[in-house]
Amino acid sequence: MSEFVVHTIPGSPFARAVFATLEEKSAPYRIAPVAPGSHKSPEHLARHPFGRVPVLEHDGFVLYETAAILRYLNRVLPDPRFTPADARPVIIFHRVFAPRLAGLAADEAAIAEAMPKARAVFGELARLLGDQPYLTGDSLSLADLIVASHVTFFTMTPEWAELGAPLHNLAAWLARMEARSSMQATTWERVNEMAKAA
Ligand SMILES: N[C@@H](CCC(=O)N[C@@H](CS)C(=O)NCC(=O)O)C(=O)O
Repeated sequence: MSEFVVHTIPGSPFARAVFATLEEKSAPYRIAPVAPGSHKSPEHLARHPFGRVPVLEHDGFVLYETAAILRYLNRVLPDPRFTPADARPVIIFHRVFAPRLAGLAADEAAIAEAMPKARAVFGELARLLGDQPYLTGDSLSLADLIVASHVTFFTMTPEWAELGAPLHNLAAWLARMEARSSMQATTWERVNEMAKAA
């Protein structure tokens, strides 16, 4: 099996879903770090026309858009096979990424505006999960990998106390997901270490 290369800024939740999927599939991979701020450089734009991360490179084949990457991985690495889903980060951008990566103060107005939608999303995630161990049933799926990679960032925000913590099934699911070796191997800190060593 030839190596998978993930071009990304360390800390991207989209890239984490790719890393965690590669981990779950025990596939050989490495990070090709993209420096924060250089994702609109000609070099990166040649890989991704919208200047985003992640980008996957495999056997000379270059692919962008996380959902497409995950579906590709699911096809070329069929064992175990997962099925797809989706998620969205708004509050975590203002609460986590803007302060950490750009040194910006959190945009409280944007956060307040996003809260009604976030309450609806968390409520729906808890409803979809119900009393199942994983989002689509008894076994891990791409839905768990992509949603957990985003939801985990909310635990770093004060909004978690209102959005996630009271939803006991969702909080327990997140704890189960975070305990998985794929998630442990792909924390922001671990991906930063991979980036430094690359
Ligand atoms: N639809 C893209 C979204 C990826 C995305 O928005 N990544 C963020 C980093 S977490 C990014 O590259 N932001 C920079 C920008 O939008 O200019 C995907 O699924 O891969």
